[in-house]
Amino acid sequence: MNLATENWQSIRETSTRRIAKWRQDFPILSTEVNGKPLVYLDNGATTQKPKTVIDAERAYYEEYNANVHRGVHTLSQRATDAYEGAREKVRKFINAPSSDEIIFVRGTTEAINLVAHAFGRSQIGRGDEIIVSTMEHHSNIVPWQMLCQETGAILRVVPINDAGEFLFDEFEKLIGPRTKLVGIVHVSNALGSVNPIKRIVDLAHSKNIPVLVDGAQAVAHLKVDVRALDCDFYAFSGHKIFAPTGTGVLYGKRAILERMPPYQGGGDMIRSVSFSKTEYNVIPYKFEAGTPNIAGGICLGVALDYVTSIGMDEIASHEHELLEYATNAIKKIPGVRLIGTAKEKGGILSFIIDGIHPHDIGTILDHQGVAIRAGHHCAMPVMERFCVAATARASFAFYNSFADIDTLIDGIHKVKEILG
Ligand code: 7TS
Repeated sequence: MNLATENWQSIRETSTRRIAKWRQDFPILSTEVNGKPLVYLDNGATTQKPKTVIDAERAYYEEYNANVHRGVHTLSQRATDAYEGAREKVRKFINAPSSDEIIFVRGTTEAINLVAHAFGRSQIGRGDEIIVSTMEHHSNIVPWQMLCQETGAILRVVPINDAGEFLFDEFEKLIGPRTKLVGIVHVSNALGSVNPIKRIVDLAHSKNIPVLVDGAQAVAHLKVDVRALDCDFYAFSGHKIFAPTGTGVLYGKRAILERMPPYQGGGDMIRSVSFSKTEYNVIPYKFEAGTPNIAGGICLGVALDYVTSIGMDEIASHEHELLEYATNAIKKIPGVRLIGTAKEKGGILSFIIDGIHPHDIGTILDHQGVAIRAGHHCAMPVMERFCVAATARASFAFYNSFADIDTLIDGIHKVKEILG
């Protein structure tokens, strides 16, 4: 089925030429699934890896595998230089003032747990309040609930409207003298809504409240500048930005990180240890106990080089075109309801079809070679807000094409034919 109008036709031709070379960098994109060419639309769950990243992982193990920060030998020096070089690449990518403010973690989940433990348990007590929003991923809800349970602090929740937009006025009303932290997702994984982070930060800072941003669904899709946002913490996962799983970043402002106690104890996070007195290392190492994912960290740097070579503005504009095209097409299908229609949206299309379970949608699409996610997307409060148990979700990356969207739309018609 061809949904392109004349207008779309010219955008589409330019775009197809533009992404053809990017797609060649991802070996998996030319594989088949169930006898059909793979159409990968589950980038919200994890992104595919370019050959440069895969080669860098292999090169590390074949050429200079060694532990970091401890060996005088050549390989250890090389591994340390590459690992610390990656930290500097992350700094530059998000425009952080210093690489000391870049903490390597396992992913967004660990980054938020780190803040909940180290900041939360030292600065938040009984009766204090933490503000999150209805559209948070569980990883920006549960660590705070655990903290509240332990300390007697209270979790406050900013509601969202029917389009899935953050209600700023309600946020303003929730901020009070006991608010100790605001934790907000940059781009919602279940709805695609892009939140007004700078406005949120400005208001919170006017009352001296720090802000943590969950950037898991943002970094690979729009330009993130932590200095411009002025947020106190920014968390993201490497695997959602074309790097290996088990990698991620917590950015934190120096002053706040230096005041925080360590998260885990062990090697690397100390300056000296004795049974009478242990001194902790400086930031960021104070928060990086034990041998890290060295190859993963190095590859995160390589992935950031890769997206930088394309350009985040280029990526954002391509994904925006895909979203508009897909939204127009899906809206024309009778019985399909979009969940998440915010004015500011990233490349995420969550939907339901009357009378058909999202898992069945996912299964039938899979038979067509189309990978999407079906479920609650670890955002059960969002499902509750929209009175649905689950949604089907297509989530885009820069390597997705207009043809991918056509295959998705054809697949949805097939789902309706079979189960409707
Ligand atoms: N925050 C958001 C907004 C997310 O989308 C996710 C993962 C996380 C945090 C947790 O990231 P992790 O890398 O630590 O697991 N989101 C999804 C998703 O939408 N489908 O699978 C994982």
